[in-house]
Amino acid sequence: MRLGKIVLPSGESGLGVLVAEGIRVMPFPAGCRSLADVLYSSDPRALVEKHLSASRLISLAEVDLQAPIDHQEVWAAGVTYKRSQVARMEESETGASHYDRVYTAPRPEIFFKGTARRVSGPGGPVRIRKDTKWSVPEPEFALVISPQGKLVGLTIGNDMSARDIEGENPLYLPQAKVYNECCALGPCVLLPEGPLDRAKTRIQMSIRRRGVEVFQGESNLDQMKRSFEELIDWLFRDQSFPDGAILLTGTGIVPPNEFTLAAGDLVTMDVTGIGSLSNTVVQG
Ligand code: DO4
Ligand code: MG
Repeated sequence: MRLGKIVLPSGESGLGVLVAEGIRVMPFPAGCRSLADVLYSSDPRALVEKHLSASRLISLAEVDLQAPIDHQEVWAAGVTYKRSQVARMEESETGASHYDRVYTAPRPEIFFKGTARRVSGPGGPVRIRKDTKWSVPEPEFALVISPQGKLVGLTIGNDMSARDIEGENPLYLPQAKVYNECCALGPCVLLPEGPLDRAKTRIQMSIRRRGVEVFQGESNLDQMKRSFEELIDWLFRDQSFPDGAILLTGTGIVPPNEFTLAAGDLVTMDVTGIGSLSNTVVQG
């Protein structure tokens, strides 16, 4: 089941269930005031199914899908794929050995990525900082995690990154990663029915400039060195999340070093079973 956060004609947020024919829209079930309340309930699927008969089926084009986030903090793991380790070592003269070591160390790299205010939804903007000359999007599996540390769903995350700022000095990582519209999430939250088939769960990214594709890449979950459970365990060590958390799990797709995003680019990320997240790049 795929759940979206939508705006109802009344202007309030509501729930959408994405189906083959479109999207079933409804107010939040009684007792829930947000998508997070639904996701953190004891059985989200049963709760939504109980209310499906009262929903209205409309086309996806008619609905304003929002980023599937409420009050959660967004965190991110890094260097969880070989491709990211290699790219980071190339971009950083001084920090190369840090990336090398973190790829194999028991403790993963985990960093704060933002708050809901910094996150765009489907169709929204993602930003290039004014003080960077080398920026890329990073397509990542994003975990929706309950306050109890339970993985309740999956979405797509774009971890926008200023590679020159990070490469100049690893201590600049928070500035390379956290700024206005530095992240996009969506289009929905997949409630997994069981463990994902890692080899068959594909993530793809396409970047179009003035209608022409300038980058295309793909990876799959099998190429990730760490498990979701391991990353959640590290994130929750001596750290509580009363509103739950969203954890991006690292990128396995990095455009070639000569590539940088430009304002107006359209970045599209597709993940098996979840859908497609498209955002337009802005700067200034
Ligand atoms: O240390 C750099 C960040 C790594 C990252 O964001 C990734 O691998 O996805
Ligand atoms: Mg990343």
